[in-house]
Amino acid sequence: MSELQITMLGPSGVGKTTLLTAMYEQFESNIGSTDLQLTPDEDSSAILQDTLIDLKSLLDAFEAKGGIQGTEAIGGPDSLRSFTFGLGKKGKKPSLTLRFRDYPGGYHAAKSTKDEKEFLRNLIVESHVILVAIDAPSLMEQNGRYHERINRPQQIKDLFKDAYSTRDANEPKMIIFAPVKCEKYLKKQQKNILEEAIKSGYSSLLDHFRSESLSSWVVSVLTPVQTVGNVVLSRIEADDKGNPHFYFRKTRHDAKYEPRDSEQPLRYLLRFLLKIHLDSRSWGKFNFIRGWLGIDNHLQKAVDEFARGCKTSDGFTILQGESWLKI
Ligand SMILES: Nc1nc2c(ncn2[C@@H]2O[C@H](COP(=O)(O)OP(=O)(O)OP(=O)(O)O)[C@@H](O)[C@H]2O)c(=O)[nH]1
Ligand SMILES: [Mg+2]
Repeated sequence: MSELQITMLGPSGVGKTTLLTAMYEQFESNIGSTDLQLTPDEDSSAILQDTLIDLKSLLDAFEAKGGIQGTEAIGGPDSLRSFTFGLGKKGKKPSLTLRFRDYPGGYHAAKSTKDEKEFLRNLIVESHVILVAIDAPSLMEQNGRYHERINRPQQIKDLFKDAYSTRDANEPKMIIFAPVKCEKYLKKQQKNILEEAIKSGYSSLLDHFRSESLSSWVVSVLTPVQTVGNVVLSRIEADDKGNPHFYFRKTRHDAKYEPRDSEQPLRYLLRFLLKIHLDSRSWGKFNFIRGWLGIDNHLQKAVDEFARGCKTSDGFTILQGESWLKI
């Protein structure tokens, strides 16, 4: 079966695993009448269920930190499992595998081992799609005071720069910037503030994507996701070492886990695949997509329908490579 590799990228505690969980949990409820189905393999399903139970039992007030259960890899990077989902038509055997790679954000720390650094680089080289999870409060509060420390944009830029210096020049890549914990910044009057903050907080990386060697191959989008929903940032406290602690509280005592827009990254991803399918050029490693959608018109129609639900306002926007998403 054809397989697409997707990396959840970001330092510890930004929200990679929560985002993956919300994408998985919300897919069913958001596909509406579309004839698509996403089926996790048994192990992935069990692990994501555990994360989901944690998310649903968040207290009225809680601190967001290094993973609800920080992702662990006791046996080193090689022991990390991936999360695989079969994608296909409802009630039929899946015809495409989406393989998500999640890892402990500690791999971004200065003290990470050589193996861990190498692992991260390889993930970026090998993935067709990369989701950059962004801790929105660090970027937005106190003039972005904690952005560098928590989101490590400069290091992320260096990682991309290094990984893409040797990439197959004929292979498009999709980078999805997904700010999370952003409930507070999506209010009407703040609409563009988050977008502007992302553009300036990641300007060095975005400039790199616009450089001559990458500008025609990199497509990047911005999809703010509320991976928990019904919670708001209540306060930030810095400890003795100057490390910030972010505290959230529920909007109401009985407020439920209610992620919003968490299927949007998948919509953009499928829109990208559909475009690659419809275009007639040869796309190197991506050519398998043509095979995937080519055999089944109904599937192509279902993907098309789902992809047309990409939001393009209220903080959602295409940052680069719009032509890769015209369907
Ligand atoms: N309020 C709010 N909290 C969130 C959101 N997304 C994640 N969190 C909280 O942020 C914390 C860290 O989330 P994780 O998904 O475990 O972070 P991670 O990037 O996987 O961390 P590592 O596994 O350590 O690399 C948890 O306490 C979550 O409950 C969100 O959208 N809103
Ligand atoms: Mg994690």
